[in-house]
Amino acid sequence: GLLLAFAVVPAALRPTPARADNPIVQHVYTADPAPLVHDGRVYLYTGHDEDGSTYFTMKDWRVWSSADMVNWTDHGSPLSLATFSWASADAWAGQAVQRNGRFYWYVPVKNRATGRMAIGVAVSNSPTGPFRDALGHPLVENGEIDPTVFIDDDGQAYLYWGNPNLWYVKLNADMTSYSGGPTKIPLTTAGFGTRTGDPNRPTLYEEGPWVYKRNGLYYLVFAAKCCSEFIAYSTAPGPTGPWTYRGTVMPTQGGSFTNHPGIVDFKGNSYFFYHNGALPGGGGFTRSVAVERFSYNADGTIPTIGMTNA
Ligand code: FUB
Repeated sequence: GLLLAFAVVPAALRPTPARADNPIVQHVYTADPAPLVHDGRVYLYTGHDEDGSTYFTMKDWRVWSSADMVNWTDHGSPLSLATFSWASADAWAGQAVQRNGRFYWYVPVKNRATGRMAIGVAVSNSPTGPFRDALGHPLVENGEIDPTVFIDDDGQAYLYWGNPNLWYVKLNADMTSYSGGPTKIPLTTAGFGTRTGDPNRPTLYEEGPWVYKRNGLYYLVFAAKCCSEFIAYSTAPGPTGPWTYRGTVMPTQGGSFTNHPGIVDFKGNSYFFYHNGALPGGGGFTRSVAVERFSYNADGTIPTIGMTNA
């Protein structure tokens, strides 16, 4: 018989608890997952690929949440290109973080005035929005993409982003301004692995950084080697390096030429979020987010993780 297991449906239409098979969201295409644990729930911030896209056609972002990693609630689209009066296109990969009871969502979008990619920041009092443009202009602009934000134990926040380079800047406590200039992280092969065949890109680093700290070790997980991306990672003794390449997290798989990492611990387990082209009609521009539970190795290294239902 025909059995459609929708992992996410509007609560009012849900007769029984839905079971979350991968992909997590099965009624729209989603990409670039960024999980945030807050107050007993995982909030999952994603991009949204328009149906039938033949290039990145992305106009808004979506929010989902779960208390059990099985049943997911659809919080709609509290952030879109229209939120940023200065943005013209490309609602690409962002991340939301919480500080002092406010939620800051960093996203790359195209600046209409310059035609270049820039990083905007939206703010809300709730993890599900509504979000408003915090600044009315880009937070930072250098034509590069994919912001991730990490707040260290001493309260210092860092914004990392970039493709083809990898940048960081120290955010001020207000989370919407910074001190000092953007700094390039040296893309050494010791730090980010060796890529062959592209003299302009000697290391595996491509895009999609995701930075966090665990047991005193700093992790920088990233999408490696376009354009059949895999997920790799590096570690460092501090938030600004020096980084050491540690290998593959998720091999190339799943019918999307991009992949994009997001990692959290939640209720005693570790979860790796990613995307692929696994839904009907899916592919590189019609992607879907998915998640795998995993356990760190005893030495803090990340095991190699495969996709389910891909
Ligand atoms: O979704 C658009 C772009 O594709 C993202 O910014 C990259 O990380 C890649 O997933």
